[in-house]
Amino acid sequence: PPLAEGPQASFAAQLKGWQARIEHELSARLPSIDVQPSRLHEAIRYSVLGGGKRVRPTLVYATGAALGIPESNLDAAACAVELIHAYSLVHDDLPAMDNDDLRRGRPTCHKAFDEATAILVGDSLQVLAFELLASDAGAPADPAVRLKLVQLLAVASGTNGMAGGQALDLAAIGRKLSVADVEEMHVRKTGALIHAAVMMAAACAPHLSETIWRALEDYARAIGLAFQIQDDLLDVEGDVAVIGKATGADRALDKPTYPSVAGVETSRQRMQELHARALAALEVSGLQAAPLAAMSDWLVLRKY
Ligand code: GRG
Repeated sequence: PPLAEGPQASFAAQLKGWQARIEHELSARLPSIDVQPSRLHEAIRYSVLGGGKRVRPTLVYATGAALGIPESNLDAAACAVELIHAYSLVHDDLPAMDNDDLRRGRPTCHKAFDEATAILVGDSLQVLAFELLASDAGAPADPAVRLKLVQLLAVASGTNGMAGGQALDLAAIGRKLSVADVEEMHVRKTGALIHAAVMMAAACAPHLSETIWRALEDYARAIGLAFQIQDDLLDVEGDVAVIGKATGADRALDKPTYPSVAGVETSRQRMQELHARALAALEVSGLQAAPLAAMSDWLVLRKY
């Protein structure tokens, strides 16, 4: 059917709605530039707003849709996970890490402002994420649920998750890794936060069965790794299109990626296998699979 009438069109509209919602919810929770220190607040707003696919918060809303949770109960979790992501990008771009000049087609935070400000932006965003989970009105009222949200996001952000994955990534520069090593790095660096996005929404559902919780864990693990493999593959295609990346990311060029270790064809197969595994995990009763299946199509196959 023409795109405007098929299920893809309705998902695309739903996705746009979630992206607009998160933009608004984030903006409302970020400090105002009319309040001191206004330069830090300006840098915070610059780094969070106006760009990005909003993958992690849309996953929070999509999981909520699969479980019948009102969006107004998910806003704090959706904002918190995006704030952690935004902080990680600001710090990752610093000269001590990837040394990037451009992010989302604009100067990186430390280029538009300065390095000290970029460090403080990351620090501020990270703690704001946890402040929202503790005290924002857009989270379930039950303190036990809030505590679970804090725990899920903290574990995903720490040494067993994103920060640990980043350390493995930095340690791998110029070294040869096995496919298993690259998977471990990807699972922590990118997969952990994607996993947290899904499981934080699940934690907001009252009386969720163990079976659905496990199914969502399987789904989230599969798409987290598949998303990063796809990102690596898109990078290879980008590098072929633009010989030599003129982004200033000198260190990134030496980093092992899934295709550089496993080859492009094996990477594509692994990604498809993970996509199929994600869809299979959704076949459990009590879960409305459609929004999450469409999310995997978007994130992994980049269909939308
Ligand atoms: C600094 C503790 C610390 C961690 C940094 C996330 C990360 C770890 C580094 C960013 C560099 C990178 C390419 C990471 C892989 C994850 C990834 C694909 C990030 C980009 O995420 P998207 O595609 O970005 O969701 P947008 O711009 O759409 O938000």
